[in-house]
Amino acid sequence: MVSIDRVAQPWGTRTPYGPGETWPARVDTFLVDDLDPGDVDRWVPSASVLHSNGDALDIAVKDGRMVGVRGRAGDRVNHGRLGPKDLYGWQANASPDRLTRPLVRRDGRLVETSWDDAMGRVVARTRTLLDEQGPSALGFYTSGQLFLEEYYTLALVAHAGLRTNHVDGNTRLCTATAAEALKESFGCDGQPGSYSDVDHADAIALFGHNVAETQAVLWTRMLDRLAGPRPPSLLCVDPRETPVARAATVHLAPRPGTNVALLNGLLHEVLARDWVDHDYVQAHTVGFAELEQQVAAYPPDVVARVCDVPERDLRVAAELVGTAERLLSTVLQGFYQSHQATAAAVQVNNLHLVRGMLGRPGAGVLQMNGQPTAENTRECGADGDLAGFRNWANDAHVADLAQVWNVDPDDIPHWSPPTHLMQMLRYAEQGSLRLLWVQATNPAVSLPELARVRSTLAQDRLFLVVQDIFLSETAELADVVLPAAAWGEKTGTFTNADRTVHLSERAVDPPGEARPDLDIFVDLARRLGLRDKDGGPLVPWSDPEAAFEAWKECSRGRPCDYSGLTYALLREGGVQWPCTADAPRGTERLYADGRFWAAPDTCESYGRDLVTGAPVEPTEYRALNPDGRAVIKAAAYLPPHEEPSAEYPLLLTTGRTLYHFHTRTKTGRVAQLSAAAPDVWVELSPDDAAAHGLAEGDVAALTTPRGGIEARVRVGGIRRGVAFVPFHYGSWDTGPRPDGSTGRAANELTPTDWDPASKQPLFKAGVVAVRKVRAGTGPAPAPTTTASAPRGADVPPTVGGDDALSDEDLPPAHGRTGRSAT
Ligand SMILES: Nc1nc2c(c(=O)[nH]1)N[C@H]1C(S)=C(S)[C@@H](COP(=O)(O)OP(=O)(O)OC[C@H]3O[C@@H](n4cnc5c(=O)[nH]c(N)nc54)[C@H](O)[C@@H]3O)O[C@H]1N2
Ligand SMILES: Nc1nc2c(c(=O)[nH]1)N[C@H]1C(S)=C(S)[C@@H](COP(=O)(O)OP(=O)(O)OC[C@H]3O[C@@H](n4cnc5c(=O)[nH]c(N)nc54)[C@H](O)[C@@H]3O)O[C@H]1N2
Ligand SMILES: [Mo]
Repeated sequence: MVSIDRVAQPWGTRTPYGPGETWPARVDTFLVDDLDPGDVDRWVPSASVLHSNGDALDIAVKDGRMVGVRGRAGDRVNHGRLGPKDLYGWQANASPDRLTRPLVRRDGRLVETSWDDAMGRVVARTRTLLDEQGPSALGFYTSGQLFLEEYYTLALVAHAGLRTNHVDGNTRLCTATAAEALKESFGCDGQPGSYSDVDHADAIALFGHNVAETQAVLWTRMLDRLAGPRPPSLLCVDPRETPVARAATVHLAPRPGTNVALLNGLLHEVLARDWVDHDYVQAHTVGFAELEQQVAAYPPDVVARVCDVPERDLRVAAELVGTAERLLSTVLQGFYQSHQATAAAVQVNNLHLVRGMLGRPGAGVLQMNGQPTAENTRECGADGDLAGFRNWANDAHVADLAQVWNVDPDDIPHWSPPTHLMQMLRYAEQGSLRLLWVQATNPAVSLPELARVRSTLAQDRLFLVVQDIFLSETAELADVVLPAAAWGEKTGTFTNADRTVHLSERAVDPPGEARPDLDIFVDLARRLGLRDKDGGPLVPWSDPEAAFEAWKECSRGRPCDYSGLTYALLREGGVQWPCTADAPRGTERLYADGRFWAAPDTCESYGRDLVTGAPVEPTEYRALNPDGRAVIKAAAYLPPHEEPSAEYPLLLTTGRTLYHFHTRTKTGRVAQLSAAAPDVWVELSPDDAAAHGLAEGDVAALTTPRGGIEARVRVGGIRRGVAFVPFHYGSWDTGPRPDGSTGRAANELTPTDWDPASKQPLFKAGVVAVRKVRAGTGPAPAPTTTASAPRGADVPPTVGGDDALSDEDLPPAHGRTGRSAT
């Protein structure tokens, strides 16, 4: 057992291992008040909710309160490890400022009230709007952070009960492109790869994915491979010098917004050098000829110029992915939040298809999720799609779902694609959408162009319901605020980025009158008197396990088949779907047999035009892909919508830091995490900082055509011509700036614009001007342990001190092959 500061050492101690070996277990524990594991009353199984990795953990309970967490050694995902947010983040649950009673707006102010009064108002407004205007007056904006049982109930209530097509999740900002790219290539959503591919890969390529900071434990697995015998080679594609870039064999730092050109360049080389698995392409795909034609226009010298990367590095990168025998690729927001998001993500799928790198140990694609439960939002259709990856444009799929729900097919909206969030906001702005119910998301900080978002949400004619655990910036604008129980205070399941389902059980009681989100949806259905077609209750369940059993039936025979899972099985540890009678312990990799969910009658989607986003017609799809093969969809590079000018000379990109989660409603309330990154900053390259007369710690004003913020300057390892701002910092703990400037939220700066196919907003695009406001009084409040590590200046290292000491239980034969885990 060793005790280390996991703020200072985010990834902990190495336990090296070689290809094909089992990743050694290392059990990480953090307990408050110097407690010993022996002092703990109960350990309650769960998994982490501050990212998509699904690190299995037990919540320590003593005297009815949470006192710590411990990783689960036997779980397939983390083999006992926890990341910094896992170790410390749970403490937010016990914050004194949790919402404990419903609030309603009276005379302009939010005041406490009873559940009856709050729900009564919501139900009354819903009824009035349905009578006056019909279902299109109602919109639901949900999350990637509730539980499966909650999404499934919401999807049923909203789609079949209220019959609105305006249902989306913040997954639109997060994994809409992952879902769309999988549909485009394989006919259906569903992650092909598995985390265990890290154990086997001889090359790992990370595309716009700072895994070290955003799935810290997955990075630990990669670091342990890198430290072991016969390590994989590593390709990093990111404009910043992230921890991944520092460990990489090749780091390509492209100009933001040029991902399609870069991938076309890599594919050009793969084809030109004939690193192609022709048998695989022949047997399992359509569209290869079109790709050949398309990428012919992207020789390395051309691509090197467009992306502004060295031509030599590009060739080395192509060889790395082209000659690997077991290639694992991951893709995330550097691709998804960009103007050609789906087109770029699909090119990574194409790379795997032409190389036959799918469905074998070490050969896989992870089109990553971000949020802990985003996968479930998609599966359950709380992102607007139909539950169970059914195809809204296929009447047979709609009829099948109608049978599961015992409603008429016409009761389920399917006459047009589901309304995406940015369109819902437009309807609210224009006044046709009159009730917006927001759960577990904080759009007043996380959506682009915040000035516009605030004015839309604050309108009198919009009835805004916010269901949260804290009085967020969004809740402050609401007409009704509903206090929810948090993770650890309610039971439910959720699925991580590699299809691993975990059960998270109630460890402690929610504070005050806060209620599980599931109870709130069930209550809504009861109060509205929603019925199925035989007059029975539309939502016949009221507890999580019964909701899960209902979902199992809805998913039966679908790609995301949960029919073989039970809460009892999940208590033993995570299981990957599909889990069926034939695969009772789950399924490690999809498409092992080269068969896809892409046949015209079975596919979830016929695809979209990658440039216009127009849905492909069923007849067109049938002609293109009658046998249901994987689709190789080529795309031309299109320049970003905004290019630097004299007025706005830099490109702006935004994203995350290791220690914070999103809008910091949780991590901002946790001492260890908050102190590691207490305020906003802007990262500039040494050249750009010098050109603007800026040094480490100086205060800069950032302006874009949308708005402005102030931030302290971190001179760091970002490529020239680009500024990076973390998007975590809203206003709740500082209020407006004394000088009247608009604040510090990155999204004051970002544009209202989205990828045509996935409709995912462009948080990593646009231009910005930077100007010095005043000299600094010390270094920027940015961590030194991460992508924001300083260049040159004398900045004290980020540490957590005694309060951040965590225990590591290391394998006995540490340093050699450890004890086996699963
Ligand atoms: N610590 C932490 N972890 C988290 C979260 C969190 O808030 N904090 N949130 C979770 C969620 S919901 C998500 S979605 C994931 C996101 O996880 P990531 O996608 O890994 O995180 P980001 O920081 O948004 O973006 C990743 C990288 O994209 C790079 N990038 C920017 N523009 C471009 C470009 O044009 N091309 C390329 N190739 N790269 C570019 C950025 O430099 C950045 O390092 O993280 C999850 N995990
Ligand atoms: N500029 C910029 N903007 C971005 C991004 C970026 O990279 N750059 N990334 C985007 C991405 S990928 C994402 S995922 C979004 C995230 O953006 P948001 O979803 O807005 O961020 P969170 O802070 O996670 O908000 C979740 C809310 O749910 C509440 N909550 C937590 N648990 C529960 C629960 O059990 N029940 C209920 N009812 N409420 C709960 C929290 O208190 C919090 O207010 O941000 C997006 N915005
Ligand atoms: Mo996300």
